[in-house]
Amino acid sequence: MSLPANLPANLPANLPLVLSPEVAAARAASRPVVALESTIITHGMPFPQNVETARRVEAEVRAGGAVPATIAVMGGQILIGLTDGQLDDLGRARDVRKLSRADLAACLVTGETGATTVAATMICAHLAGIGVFATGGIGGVHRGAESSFDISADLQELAATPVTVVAAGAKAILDLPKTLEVLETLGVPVIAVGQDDFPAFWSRASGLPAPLRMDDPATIAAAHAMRARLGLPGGQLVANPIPTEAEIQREVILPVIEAALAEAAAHGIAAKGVTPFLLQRIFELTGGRSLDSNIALVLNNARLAARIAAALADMVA
Ligand code: PSU
Repeated sequence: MSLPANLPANLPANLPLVLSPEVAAARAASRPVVALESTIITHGMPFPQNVETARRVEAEVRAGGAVPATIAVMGGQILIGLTDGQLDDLGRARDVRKLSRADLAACLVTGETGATTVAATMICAHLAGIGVFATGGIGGVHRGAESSFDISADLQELAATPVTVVAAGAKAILDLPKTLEVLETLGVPVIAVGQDDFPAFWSRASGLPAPLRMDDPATIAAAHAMRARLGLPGGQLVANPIPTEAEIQREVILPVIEAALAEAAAHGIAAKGVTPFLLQRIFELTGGRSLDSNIALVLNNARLAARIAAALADMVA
C-alpha cells in the first residue's frame, strides 16, 4: 500500500488514511478539527438535499473556527476530508456500503465505496487524531430489541473510542429509555446541553432526564480531556436539542413513527436497512418536514462541535 504523502509526522505511517491538505495542516498546527460522517449523506437524506446539507454543515464548522473533516472510504483508503467533487459523487452514488466497526476493514480491502456510520466515523476520526465529531442522531436500541436484539453498534463504539460525539440525542424511532440504559451500562457519559431532558432528535424533549448536563463547550472539552487523563476508554455523547423553531412536537411525530415502524415490520425490513427505511418513510409521511428538522439539527450540532473542538485545541495549546 502506498503511503499518503500528506500524513502529519505524528500519525502511524502504515494506516490507509488520506488527510485532505486542509485537515492535515490543521492537525499539524493543533488547530480545531471536527469530524463529520457520511452515512447521513448516503443513507440518511435524499439527493440533492444530502449534498447541499453536507456542504452547509462544513460551512457551519468553518464559521465556528474549526476545519471540517467529512469521512468516507473510497479506493481502499479512509478519506479524512473530502473534496467538493468527492462529496458530490458520494451524494449521487447508489449501492454505497453502510460501514460500521464490523465492515470497515473489509471495505478497505475490497476497494468498494463505503459511508461511515457514527461507529465507523469515531474509529476513523480517532485514527486521524480528531477528538470531536458532529452528526444528527446516534443509533441505539431499536424498539422490540427484546426479541430482535437490534442494538446499534454506535453504543458499543461510544464505550470504546475516545471521541466526543455531538448529536440531537438518539433518533426517536428508537426505544429511548433502553438506549439510555445501555449507555449507562457501558459507562458512556450522556451530556444534555441547555436543558435537563434527553433530546429526541426531531423534538427537544423526550420526557427522560439526561444523566448529565453541561451548558458550556469549554466544560465539555475539559471533561473529554479529563477522561483521557484518567485513562478511561470511550467517548462522550453530547445531546444537543434541536432549535425550537425547527422542532416537530412529540405528539405530532410519534404517530408518524408508529406508522413507519408498522410498515417496516410488514415489509420485513431488518438490520442495517431499518434506520434508512424509517427515515425515508417519515420524510414522506411528514411531507418533507422531518428532513427540514433533520437539516436544522445537524447544522446546530456542527456549530456546537466547532466550539467544543476550539476549546479542546485551546487546552492542548
Ligand atoms: N444522523 C442522521 N441521519 C442518519 C444517521 C445519523 O441525522 O442517517 C446515521 C448515522 O450514521 C448512524 C446511523 O450511525 O444513522 C444509525 O444506523 P443504525 O441504526 O443502523 O445503527
